[in-house]
Amino acid sequence: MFSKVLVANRGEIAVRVMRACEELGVRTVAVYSEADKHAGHVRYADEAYNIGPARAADSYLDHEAVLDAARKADADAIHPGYGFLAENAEFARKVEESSVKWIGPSADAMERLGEKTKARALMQRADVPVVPGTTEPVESAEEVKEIADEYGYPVAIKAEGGGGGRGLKVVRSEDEVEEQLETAQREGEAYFGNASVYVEKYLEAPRHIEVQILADEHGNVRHLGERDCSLQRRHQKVIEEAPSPALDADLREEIGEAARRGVKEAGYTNAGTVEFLVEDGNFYFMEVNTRIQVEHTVTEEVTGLDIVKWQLRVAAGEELDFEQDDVEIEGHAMEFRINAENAANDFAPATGTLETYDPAGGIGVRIDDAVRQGDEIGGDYDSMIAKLIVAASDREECLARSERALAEFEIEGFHTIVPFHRLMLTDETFRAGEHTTKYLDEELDPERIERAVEKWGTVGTAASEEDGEVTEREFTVEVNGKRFEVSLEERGAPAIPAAGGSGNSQRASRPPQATADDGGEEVVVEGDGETVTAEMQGTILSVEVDEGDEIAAGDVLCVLEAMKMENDVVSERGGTVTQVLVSEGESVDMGDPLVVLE
Ligand code: MV4
Repeated sequence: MFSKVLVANRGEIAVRVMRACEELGVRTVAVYSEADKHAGHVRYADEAYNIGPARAADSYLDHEAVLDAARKADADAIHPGYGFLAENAEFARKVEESSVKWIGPSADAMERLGEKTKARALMQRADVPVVPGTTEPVESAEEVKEIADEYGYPVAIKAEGGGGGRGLKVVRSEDEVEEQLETAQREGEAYFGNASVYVEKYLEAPRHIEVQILADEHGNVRHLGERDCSLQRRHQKVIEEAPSPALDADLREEIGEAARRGVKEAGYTNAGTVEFLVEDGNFYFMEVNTRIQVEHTVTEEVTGLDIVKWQLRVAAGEELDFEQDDVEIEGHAMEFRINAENAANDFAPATGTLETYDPAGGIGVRIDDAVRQGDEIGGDYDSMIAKLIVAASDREECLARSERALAEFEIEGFHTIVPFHRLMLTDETFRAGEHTTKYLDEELDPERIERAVEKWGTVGTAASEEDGEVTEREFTVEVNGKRFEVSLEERGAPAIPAAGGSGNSQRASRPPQATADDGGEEVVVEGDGETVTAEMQGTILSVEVDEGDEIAAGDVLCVLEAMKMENDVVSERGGTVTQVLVSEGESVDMGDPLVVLE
């Protein structure tokens, strides 16, 4: 096994990878951009290197900076996470040619699967069904029309380098061919630097089913069952689950075995995902994702396997220690991406301070995140701040547990898509598992999303909404002769002017009386017009002001030790210090003047 791994990524996936390292006794190295100085993955790692000049998002893409950090740290392997460098064959090759091991498929395997027509031809050789269409690029409108005549309209024109819906054009009739062909070529060139396109029969309402693969360097390939990622919005997955509610046992077995054959043919190693479209009981290969994916978690939950740990072991040359028959799918799992977005405003990204962050917990709940309360969510990177993964014994229980967990999840400070998830859990089509890839974009009524955000959305914090902090007071009461100690909380109330009373500090609404705080933190002394006096007998530990100082309301004047507690003596008002009447070490009595203000 490696002794030190550099994780070339940020956010929850970087922490996810480091957690696997930790369990394997491997030391971890983070890299970070200027914008991420205090980010969760930096806090988690054993050591961290700043690779980040001005443009934050670009830092993580800087091949040389990442390799330099690996050399400086003396790391023996690099894990790319997902996004950024994960599917970059050129970077993988640079790592392979260095003294550092690449934790992922070989650059060659990535290239064999990266170009869509090559991948389609490879899958056909492995007897994996592909969508009817071409395995050679097409150049002219005439070719497109010939193919469309053979399979019937609609057909899809797809860019060779395509993915995520970019460079995908649907042609519904012959007169659209020229225009859509040109658009697909233009988009392919613009997005992927490759104007080459090919043609497929277009499926109207397929489901998106993907199979998780693990392959070692000794020829063993296992599939870990499928995930259903049909619930997508503009090609962005929002909820994923395993197993798929749309497959029966036979189709599940067939699709899993097809995925195995496909990656075996490609000489693929490490973790990967084979994506399929499924319609009317048929499945068709779409593409291979040559990385760990966001939604790998649901597969981990239903198989009990740690996929990231296996990525590390396989890259270190270890052999998979289980047979295909040992892989059992148990129960059901769903993943909810917790994105900082306002679902009611076209899922616009939201930014702000994470004022409250209190994730769900309890049985069957897993949270993968890299944030904590108080963090700034800046909008420099993608909007996913956490993932909630829920596991249960079956889909029904998983739905109920997910409703419970999403209701528990408290996030304040900006919009998240939690209200959208809660809506989905009440949605008949989703609950029935009947949604296709078109459901969110074409069928769900947007007004229902607006109502869900009104109902379940929380943006501000309790404090800002309710104007005032909590004052807690303790009383001894007797009820029918029985003694009770009670503690009462009041929101926005003035603190109590009695020594020994309990209360949170409350400068903003403090009355002009002297106030003691048994929290041991501060004693606020009345200005009494000009003179600040000691609230209680004690010793001056330090004097924080000098004569002539300009001070503001709330500034600490001196620290008074009384009853074994250090109490800040805070000024009630601003002004100029005209006299300091005490010095460090001096004993004072209650009522003694401390400082005079003007
Ligand atoms: C398709 C298709 C229907 N028929 N190909 C969209 C992303 C790209 N990687 C492949 N995509 C599709 N290819 C044929 N021949 C429908 C889609 C598609 C889709 C696929 C998966 C998940 C969501 C989707 C949303 C719209 C379209």
